[in-house]
Amino acid sequence: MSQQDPDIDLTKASIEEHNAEVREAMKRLSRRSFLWAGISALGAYGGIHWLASRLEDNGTPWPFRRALDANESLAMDYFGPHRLAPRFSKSQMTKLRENGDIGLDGEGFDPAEWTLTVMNVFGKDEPVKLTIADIKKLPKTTQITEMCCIEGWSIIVEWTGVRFVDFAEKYPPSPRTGDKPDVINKADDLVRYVSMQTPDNAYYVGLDMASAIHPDTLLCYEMNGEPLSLDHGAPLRLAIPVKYGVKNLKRIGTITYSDQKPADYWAEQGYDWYAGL
Ligand SMILES: Nc1nc2c(c(=O)[nH]1)N[C@H]1C(S)=C(S)[C@@H](COP(=O)(O)O)O[C@H]1N2
Ligand SMILES: [Mo]
Repeated sequence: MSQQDPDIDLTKASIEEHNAEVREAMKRLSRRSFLWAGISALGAYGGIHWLASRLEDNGTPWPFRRALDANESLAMDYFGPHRLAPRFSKSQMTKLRENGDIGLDGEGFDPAEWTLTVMNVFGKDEPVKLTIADIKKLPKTTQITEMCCIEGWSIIVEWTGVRFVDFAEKYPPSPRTGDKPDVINKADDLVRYVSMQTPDNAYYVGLDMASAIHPDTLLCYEMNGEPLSLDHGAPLRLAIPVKYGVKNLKRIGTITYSDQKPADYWAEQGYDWYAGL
């Protein structure tokens, strides 16, 4: 079911254009102070509210739904990875809320000793090991987006970190054809998936490559201007506003590029693997 959108345009020019759009929108936002809908095609009432109401229209039990194909195809159609997530103003930021602590067992975890393991980096025979200092050397990005939990609540957070696409340019996945990956200009040719796991492997998410390298997807080390706390996934977590909260993995231990659809903790419990908004 979860295929890459064939129409996705992730060339450098299109990403620059996205960014210019976001900057423009942020300016408008601070002037007029209302929600900018990157999904304006849907009208004024977007995001999770729209999706939730659609699901109710369909008579699908919410939030513990089992018939998920409707959601998956809706998500693919309307919230596919070629669309930017809605942006919010600082005044719309909410208090943080903690949810989900699978893989965050304090036992034996020392954030000062943490390293990130990246598997199947193009051209490397061995896993790449990175420190938080290595991550912080990459271009820093801040954005205010909504994280929507499948339980039916959401928070609006200012996230700071590095765009996954910038990370992937530096530590690239393999191409499917040809002999060199080109993350920006030939995204369609990359292996199809990325998986992320906590250091103890207790929580794990699978992502389609298009969503992983979507310009809104960040590897984060700050929330609301503060360093990540352990409960929120210090020292590094995922913020992926094109997906439900479940995919926003806290305490990333391993990132693996792969051409095989990765295992996913909540997909194994009956939620849709794609979990797109
Ligand atoms: N390691 C880990 N990451 C996780 C979870 C979890 O249980 N373990 N829960 C997910 C869910 S369901 C949500 S809604 C968000 C909540 O993130 P927060 O605690 O920062 O609000 O984290 C996601 N990431
Ligand atoms: Mo969640």
